Amino acid sequence: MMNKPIYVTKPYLPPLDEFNEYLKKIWDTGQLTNNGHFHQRLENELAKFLDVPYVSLFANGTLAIITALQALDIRGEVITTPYSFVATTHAIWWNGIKPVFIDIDPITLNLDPVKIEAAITDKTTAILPVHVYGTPCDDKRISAIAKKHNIKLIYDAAHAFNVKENGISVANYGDLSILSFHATKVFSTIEGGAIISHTAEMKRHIDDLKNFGFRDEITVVAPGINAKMNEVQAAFGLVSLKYINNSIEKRKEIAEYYDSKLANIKGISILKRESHIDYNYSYYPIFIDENEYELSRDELYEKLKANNIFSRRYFYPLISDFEPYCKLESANQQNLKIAHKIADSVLCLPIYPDLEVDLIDNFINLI
Ligand code: T4K
Repeated sequence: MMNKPIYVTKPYLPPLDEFNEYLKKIWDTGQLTNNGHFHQRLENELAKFLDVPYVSLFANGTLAIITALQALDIRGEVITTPYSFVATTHAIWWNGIKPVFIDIDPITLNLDPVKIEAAITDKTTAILPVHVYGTPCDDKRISAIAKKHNIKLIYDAAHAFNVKENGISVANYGDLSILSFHATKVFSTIEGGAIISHTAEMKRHIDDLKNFGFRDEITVVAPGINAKMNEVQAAFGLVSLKYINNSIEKRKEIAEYYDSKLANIKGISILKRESHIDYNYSYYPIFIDENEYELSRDELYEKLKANNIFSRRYFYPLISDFEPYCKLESANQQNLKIAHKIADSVLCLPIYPDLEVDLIDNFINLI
């Protein structure tokens, strides 16, 4: 039994004295929000760090997805995954668009490209895949399908901060990509998010949309929303960004330690990793095969909990099983067999930069 509770994650907190220096500057200028100095600096520094063309910061990732759909004027139906955090589909629904769920690939756990084409109708205007746990989607195939059918492609890259495929950040993929900088994410601004876009015009449009549609003091160009990131959040991000490489390196050590200890336990499988991908180790999911392992997934979850270890069943239940989506035709269990199987077997173990190895040994012994 752990003396103190261990949660699935613990937010990275940058050095307080450094953060205080930034706060002093905010206090000096009185600029608290609305595209302030730190906001502009963070957009520039993130664009450089991620090697992406344009970054528009947001108050959170959900508002970023909602706004991305608005920015591309998406209507009708959007093809998406049921295996994600519920915000992915909520953003579609909040735009009055019908989500169409298709099944996932059993290895990557991302949208199965083979099934996308069959789900395209004359109402489909976009595909919204998720790089779940930071594993990149098969962008080559998905973007070819989007191009062929002349529909848009928006990636929910909330889990994929700084994930690279052949040295290229996956945030470059799609017409737009969305990041989340929530406290539980690899890179955080407490609450926050971003849209990555490819032209100055699109960035301008997105920036207008997140600020009520204002182009200047007296011109409103679109029915915008208030989705701006404030200066305190941006400052938190600027300080945290200095330490991000170290954070990811520590996560990698923890993930590899788990790999070495869990790979040979009968009835437990782990994510497959590939050498051409730089991962960010944002989550550490394991998959329990009830027929092979002594406990069911829920029994193991309860056992860890009884020992003060709070693993999480991300992503169970499937989004398609929640109201109001469960009534949609595409939410049919037969349509989503693999997603159901994965959702019923997954358990995400604690992973965060300062998680001590002796604690991990305790979880592993219990498992
Ligand atoms: N798309 C995807 C694929 C996403 O995963 C998410 C968010 C979004 C879109 C939307 O982005 P945002 O609008 O959130 O920027 C958490 C997060 O709130 C959510 O951001 C995240 N995905 C999701 C996967 O996980 P919960 O309800 O599980 O969080 P909670 O509060 O239970 O936190 C988990 C554990 O972390 C706690 O048990 C303790 C620890 N924790 C948490 C917080 C917030 C702390 O130690 N300190 C903290 O401040 O949703």
